[in-house]
Amino acid sequence: MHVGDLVPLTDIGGKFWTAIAYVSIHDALDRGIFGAIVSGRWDGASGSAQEAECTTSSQSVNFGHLNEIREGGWCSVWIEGIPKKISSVTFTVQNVSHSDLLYVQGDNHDPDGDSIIASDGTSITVTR
Ligand SMILES: [Ca+2]
Repeated sequence: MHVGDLVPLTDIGGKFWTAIAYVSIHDALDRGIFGAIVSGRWDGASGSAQEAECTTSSQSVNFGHLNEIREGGWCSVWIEGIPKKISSVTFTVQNVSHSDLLYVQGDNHDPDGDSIIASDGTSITVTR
């Protein structure tokens, strides 16, 4: 089991913005896996790093900005209240756990160009 894709999103309003990272978890055959618990941390916002966790779902995700619906095995983490003067933050996957599968970090990948800064499948920079 490994990260198969990371997709950055932002929500901007007022003085602050929210960074969102969608995480896709794959099995060894690159099929989407639901029920995987992704844990990681956000760095680069004001203050110390923030932990974040989510559980992948069987539902597909409609990425409107990419004009694309992607099959299940996704979850999302976010960090709110980032001051506008900070232009980017980074989410790093630290662990993935599942009742039946082991996390193999070395298999992480991110095949597409849906972020400004390329991701290696382990961390992604979200730019305002
Ligand atoms: Ca990606």
